[in-house]
Amino acid sequence: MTTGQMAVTLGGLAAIVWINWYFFAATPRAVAASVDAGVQRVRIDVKGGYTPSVIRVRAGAPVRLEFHRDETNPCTEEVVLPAFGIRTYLPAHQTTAVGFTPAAGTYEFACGMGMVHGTLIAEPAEPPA
Ligand SMILES: [Cu+2]
Repeated sequence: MTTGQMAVTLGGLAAIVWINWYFFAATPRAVAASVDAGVQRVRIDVKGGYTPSVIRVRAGAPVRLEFHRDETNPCTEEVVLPAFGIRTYLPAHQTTAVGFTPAAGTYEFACGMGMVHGTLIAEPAEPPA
C-alpha cells in the first residue's frame, strides 16, 4: 500500500467513526425519571437548551420536573408546557419545579418564545393488549 492509499484508508475509517458517533452518541437520548415516593422526578438543566431534552415517564403517575436554570439569557426565563396549562417563570441560578400527571402521549415543552424545545414521552403503565 502506498502512503497515499494509506491516507485515504485512514481518512475513510475516521469518517466512519465520526458518522457513527454523530448519529448514535450525539443524538439526544431519552432519560427516564427517578421515582421518589411515587413521584417521577427529573432534573433538567436549562442553559441554552434543555438537558436532557427528551424525558421518558410513566403515564398516570405524578411527574415533577425540576428545571435548574443556570443562565441569565432571557430566552429561557419561562418554560411552557401547553398540554398541562403550565407557564412558569424560572429564576436564574435556581431550581423551579413544575408538577402534573400526564396521560399517555408525547408532549412538547419550550421556552416562552418557542425557541428551545424538549419532549416528554409518557408511556402507558401497561402495554395495550
Ligand atoms: Cu426563548
